[in-house]
Amino acid sequence: MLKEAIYHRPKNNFAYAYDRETLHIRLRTKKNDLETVTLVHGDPYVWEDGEWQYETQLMKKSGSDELFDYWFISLKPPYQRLRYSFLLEDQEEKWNYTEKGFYEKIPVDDIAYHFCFPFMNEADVFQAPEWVKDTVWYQIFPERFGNGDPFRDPEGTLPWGSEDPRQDSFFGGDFQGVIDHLDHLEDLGINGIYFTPIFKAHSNHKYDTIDYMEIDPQFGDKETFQKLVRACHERGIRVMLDAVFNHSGYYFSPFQDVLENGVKSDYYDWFHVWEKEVKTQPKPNYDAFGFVPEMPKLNTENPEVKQYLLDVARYWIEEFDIDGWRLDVANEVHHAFWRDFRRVVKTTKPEAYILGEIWHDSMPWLQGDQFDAVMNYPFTNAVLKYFNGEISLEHFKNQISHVEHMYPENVNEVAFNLLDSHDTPRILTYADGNKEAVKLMYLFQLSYKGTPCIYYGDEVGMTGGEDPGCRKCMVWDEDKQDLELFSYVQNLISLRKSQPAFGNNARLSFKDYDKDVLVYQKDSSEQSLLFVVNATEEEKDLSLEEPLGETLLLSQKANVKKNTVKLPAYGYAVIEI
Ligand code: ARE
Repeated sequence: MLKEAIYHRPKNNFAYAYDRETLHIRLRTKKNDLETVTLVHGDPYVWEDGEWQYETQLMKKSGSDELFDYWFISLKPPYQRLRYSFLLEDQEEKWNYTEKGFYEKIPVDDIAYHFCFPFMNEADVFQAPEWVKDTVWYQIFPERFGNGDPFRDPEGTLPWGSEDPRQDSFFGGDFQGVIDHLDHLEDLGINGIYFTPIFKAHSNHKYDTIDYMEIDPQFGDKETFQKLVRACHERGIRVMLDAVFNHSGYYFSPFQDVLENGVKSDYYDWFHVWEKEVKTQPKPNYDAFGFVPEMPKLNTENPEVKQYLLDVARYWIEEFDIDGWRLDVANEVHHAFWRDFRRVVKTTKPEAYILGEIWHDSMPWLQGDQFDAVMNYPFTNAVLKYFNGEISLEHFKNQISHVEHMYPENVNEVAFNLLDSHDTPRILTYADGNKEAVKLMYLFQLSYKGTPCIYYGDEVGMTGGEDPGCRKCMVWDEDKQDLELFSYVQNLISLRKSQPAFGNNARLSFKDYDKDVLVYQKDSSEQSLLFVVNATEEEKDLSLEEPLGETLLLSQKANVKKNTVKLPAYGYAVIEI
């Protein structure tokens, strides 16, 4: 037994309240090292004759990554509190793993040895809005989705799609353009839109805010925005906006005041300026997003700044009924600010969704007191690399399992699972034009837990490399759209909605039938589905343990007979079992 690999720590992804009554406990051990893990548990205050009263229950292996196995148990402590430790067994040894180390015998006369989950307070339970679990998002970069009101075009606006975007091009996208194309979105089946910033700003991407209380005039006015939100809500589509609170833009009036008056400005403390006078060149002498002089970091620790931004957060929910905030550069803003932000957002609209933009392990923000979810780029990476043939199936399964065990289950259920965004190359370009590989990425994304997001235009086969390449004008000419891909994605979304085991409410387990063919099963209380996916360039024959049902929910040139599945390159079958 490799004791050094064994890890547990309460009150994070290893022990958390799934809901008011249910406690989830996980343990990490070296991969393929232990035969069984048993949880020893009891209420800390139940004693008889000087001995702590406990029960034992076997834990299940919930998955493995490259180096570790993870063990899981779900239980309902009668008094919402628990003391516990783990009995670990391999072929030779048996140990009781406690908070204070490894013991041969369970220390029953002193519960101080055991791990402690002190109390499952309702206020501490991670709670994200229920509707998010059934949401399929669609990300819109407003400057490039549709130009519905040419009178609002900024000076120098180029004809729609006339050339590839440069860092400073404008094509005149606006809210009317979104309203005009809501049928396309409803037809696709999405029910949430994430808009990158819409407030008054200088650039085409609007991440350099000038005024957080105003809509950028190129997009419309507050009335058009109101009309847009209402039109979305009428179609059952939620609306999420981008909150760029880490930094302002260069032309934000408080920053302009500091540029003019230096240390004498009333707004000097709104930023982190290192010297009395502000310099933007050759490098900014103030904290910024990266070293971008146009994006001075806001001092969110200053109560005035904090109040201003919290008012902004409240205003757009209260006045325009938006359903969520996506938080730009969320991990560079201090935690206490986000706690206050959550309080304001949730008191204004308890059902609002708070999504942080963090590309890394985000556990510190997902404890229930800050965000509901983060943009799940570790998921993105694993999916892209596997279906593009860059990593082995084993590596892929390890990575997905690793991402799952990074967070509590209730966090995973609302994770924002994207394949690409305005910050990355588009999937079809990433896959070097291999549409069949892209289809498999969608199949996996849309049959996986969490809340998937489609980047505008991907569904009709748009291409584009790194920013700004990935921000081309939406293609509306049907002759230039890949309508077959559109129907494919549309069908997956509809299966996600109609089949109980396809989407969020089902458990996914990987099967090890073949070293190259991806097989995973999804089980809900009503249905079990087997996904057999050949992401290779060769034809594959697969024999499974059990005879398969006849119901093929979806397939691409698959030949399914009794317990065999024959798949061409990039073929797949989804079988009801
Ligand atoms: C522009 C140019 C770029 C140029 C850059 C620097 O387009 O080609 O490199 O300027 O001068 C916005 C615009 C961008 C713009 C940028 C700066 O959308 O077009 O770039 O402003 O003016 C990290 C951050 C993450 C951030 C990404 C981009 O952690 O928060 O970098 N994403 C948000 C938005 C962006 C936005 C900003 C932040 C700024 O989504 O659209 O950019 O408001 C690794 C790291 C991550 C890193 C990621 C991507 O995985 O671990 O931390 O994310 O790569 O680089």
